Amino acid sequence: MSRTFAMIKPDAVERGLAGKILSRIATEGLTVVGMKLVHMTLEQAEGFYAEHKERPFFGSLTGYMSSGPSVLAVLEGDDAQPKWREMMGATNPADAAEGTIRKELAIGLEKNSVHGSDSEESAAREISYFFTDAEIVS
Ligand code: IDP
Ligand code: MG
Repeated sequence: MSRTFAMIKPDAVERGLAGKILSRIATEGLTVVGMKLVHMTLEQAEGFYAEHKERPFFGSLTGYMSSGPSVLAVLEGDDAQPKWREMMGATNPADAAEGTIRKELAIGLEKNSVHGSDSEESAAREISYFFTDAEIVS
């Protein structure tokens, strides 16, 4: 069993897609062991995406991520980290495989509906960025 960090981003929450995405997470064998709805501040978004600080899209990305509430979740299951990335699909929905969440639901490269940790190390950092141990059920 392992854990990963997932977000249903503001574009998807705003369109009422959180339930559909959570249902799919359960159907495909991952368990939600932590969850909250958070309208993050710009500072929180900047800290979360610090690895992208030098990228040209950083200002736009952090503005978008702090524009409305996101559903934040800790997912658990066998190979949770690669499994959730596979369910999400490629960053750019135009490149995402058929049947992935981004292919089916994303609006564009920035408003791509979901986030997932890109490694076990990122998962540990991202989970602890938003969740205390007491907020994760065992
Ligand atoms: P990931 O979410 O698939 O891990 P990253 O490269 O880590 O993709 O980028 C983080 C987020 O930044 C993406 O999910 C997307 O919302 C946004 N993003 C990435 N590349 C671009 C870009 O070239 N233009 C605008 N937004 C981008
Ligand atoms: Mg990433």
